[in-house]
Amino acid sequence: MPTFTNPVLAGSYPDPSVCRVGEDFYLVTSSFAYYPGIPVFHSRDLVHWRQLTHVLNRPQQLSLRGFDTSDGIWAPTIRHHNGTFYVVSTIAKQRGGSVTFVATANDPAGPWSDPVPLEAEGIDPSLFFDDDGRCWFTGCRDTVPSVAGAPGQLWMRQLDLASLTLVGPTHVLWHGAMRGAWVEAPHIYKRDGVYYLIAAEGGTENNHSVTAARADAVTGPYVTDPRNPLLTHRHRGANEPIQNVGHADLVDTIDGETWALTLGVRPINGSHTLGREVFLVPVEWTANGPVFAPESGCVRLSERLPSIADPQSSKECAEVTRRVHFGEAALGLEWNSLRGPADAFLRPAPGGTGLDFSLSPEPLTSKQTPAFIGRRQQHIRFSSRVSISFAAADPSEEAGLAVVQSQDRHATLALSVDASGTAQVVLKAWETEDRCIRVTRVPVAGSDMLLAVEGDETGYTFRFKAHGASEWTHVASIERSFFSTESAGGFVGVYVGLYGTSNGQASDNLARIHWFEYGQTPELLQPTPPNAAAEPLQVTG
Ligand code: 6LW
Repeated sequence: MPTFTNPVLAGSYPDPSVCRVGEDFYLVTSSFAYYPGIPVFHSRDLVHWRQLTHVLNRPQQLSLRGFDTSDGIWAPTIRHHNGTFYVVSTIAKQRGGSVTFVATANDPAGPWSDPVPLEAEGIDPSLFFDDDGRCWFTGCRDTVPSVAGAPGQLWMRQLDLASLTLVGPTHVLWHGAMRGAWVEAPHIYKRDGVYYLIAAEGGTENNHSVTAARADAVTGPYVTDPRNPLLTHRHRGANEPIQNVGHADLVDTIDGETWALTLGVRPINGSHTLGREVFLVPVEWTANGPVFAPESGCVRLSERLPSIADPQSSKECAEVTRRVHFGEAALGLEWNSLRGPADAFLRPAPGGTGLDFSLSPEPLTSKQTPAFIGRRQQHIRFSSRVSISFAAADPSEEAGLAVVQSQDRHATLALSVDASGTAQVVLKAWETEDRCIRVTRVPVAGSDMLLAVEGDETGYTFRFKAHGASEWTHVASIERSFFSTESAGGFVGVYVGLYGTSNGQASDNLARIHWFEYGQTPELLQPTPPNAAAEPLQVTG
């Protein structure tokens, strides 16, 4: 039987939502404080996804300055109706809904409209288009008075498509199968005249699950499905490779199969660093409602291919290392900055390849837009390298590689200088925005360097070597769990990228980035433990 490998989207792409138009599927995910916001993907087989654009890719659409990395854009839903694509989503602040909006496009590849705010409290908005042409907006919000474990209420209003405003009365739909356990992510589907409300419950961690209720009228009353939860891994052991499964959206293929896209994580020894990823799960409709993963009852790393998929496409394709030389063309869609565009810090280097990277006074601990561009870590075993030329003029100046979980939790490997002006490679590990727990400095000769970070099941290893040198110098290894969601908190996975800062000082210095590469590494470039050329770790703060 031809199979595919889950996840179908690796790395931090939580809260997937999907719709189909003819033979084409479109998928969106959360993007938090990263910019551009809300990636839009296309697929013909539900397994292979290619990014088309972002919904929020113009600075006037969105500013997330001041936002925590895990606030910002949460849980979008994408739907298509009468030639128009709709995305509804919420800007979250301090881990709660602040502004919910709708954006529209005729072409999912954009341009998308400016976001239109809706009079909707809470988070996790969704749209359902009924057969009579009416559009129903659903969301979840705290119950009043608020209870522990909120949000606890799924609610609905009609969305007037001409004015893009919510109209008519509010209908309270459901409080979940496990009251008070974060009933979220509502989506409504209609099957044989019955309305099915699918939700997430238990919170996005170990107790996450998919639950359901049904009704004969769109506004309810909704009756709890006695089979709940319909999909979860909360009852599975610690060695289960996929955990925290929940937050699903369903889609029918053109030949009548139903599939769910759901989030899950792949922990190792109890912690995960890649964030919440997208998994594809078969669904069978019965008279009782949807049955998730009817053969196995769980989300599997290897699953049967959808019937629409080409059996030849089922082979797992390991991502080869990609070296980006930058140059004149715009950055690829995999690149993000934080809270707004980083264009002001970037310009093509003279000569057609390379990037001139200015230093920002804002460090990565800032909640503004630092001089940072990064891409998701999508593989446990990966290697990332940058070829950089940078002569720091002052110890406050640093530029190089960054491994970012949040403004609190990140590590950098950079070129800088000490107080006497001697060039050095400096590793810093930040535990919180005001606590740098590791600084390792290695004096170097010259300013042309390769900086590298390699990750595996154990940790992240940082190395460097001068251009043309044969040996890498080991700087430090940081245990993998340091960058994990379980340790750092939040809703995002790790990013790997480039940064430059003058740490609060004015600077017009530039770092030249010749190339950057990221790739999956089945084997490490060099075995650890490495040589001892680096100074011992200093602990500060
Ligand atoms: C999202 C909520 C959730 O809005 O996490 O997994 C929040 N569930 O539904 C942020 O991703």
